[in-house]
Amino acid sequence: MQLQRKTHVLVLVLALFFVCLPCFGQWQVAYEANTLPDVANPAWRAFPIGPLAEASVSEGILRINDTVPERRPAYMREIQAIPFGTPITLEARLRVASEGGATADAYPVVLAVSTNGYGLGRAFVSISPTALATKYGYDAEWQVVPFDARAFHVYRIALAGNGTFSIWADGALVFAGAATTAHQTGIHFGANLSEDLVSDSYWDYVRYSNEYLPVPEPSGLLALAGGMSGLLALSRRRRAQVCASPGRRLQ
Ligand SMILES: [Ca+2]
Repeated sequence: MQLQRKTHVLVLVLALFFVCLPCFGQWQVAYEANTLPDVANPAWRAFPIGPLAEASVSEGILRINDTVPERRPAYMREIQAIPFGTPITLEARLRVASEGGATADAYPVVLAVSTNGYGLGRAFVSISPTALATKYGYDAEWQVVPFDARAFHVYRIALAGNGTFSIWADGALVFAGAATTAHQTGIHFGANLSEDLVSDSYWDYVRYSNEYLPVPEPSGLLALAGGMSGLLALSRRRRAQVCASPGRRLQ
């Protein structure tokens, strides 16, 4: 009886371990919007430098209410710090409630990764309330997908070491192709720095990893076939259900 109880405890501890491990291990940096990004640990650099009048935090949601076309409030990390050819995955849960000042092909909010230099090392998704957009390679043309971004969605950008990237919205593939020309920043979220627009956006979290983490992740069957590494992948998938669905009140 005593042995059975110990076995139950051991199984419970192991189960908790596998469910919770990826909560700590998958992302190198996880901003959870419990404070402003520039005072979070680790801290993000505000752009323009200094506290952003446009930013506020309430109940675990960061709001960036950009009301001045000429200002482009955003947050950055890893500025010029990601070597060219480095894989990186960036994920955020957000919604874009409104935009203004838009001309054709203008997207006020962006989520972006850029490796060092001016090669093809940038992957980004630009977001308006009704569309997602990106660019491939040296192509100046926007790739645009109609999308209701006014509701909260999870966006993931995975940039591979070979300079190709994929972008998913709620686990569905939206874009895949060659990375475009890199800019000076590393990880960047908030206002689109090349557009004089206004917008009102709400951010639940922003996380990134120096691994290439595509979705969907391995199925349960594949995980069983894959032994321990598969189990870790499965627990990571469970983590997405356990940890990435905070069930917070929508703004
Ligand atoms: Ca602006």
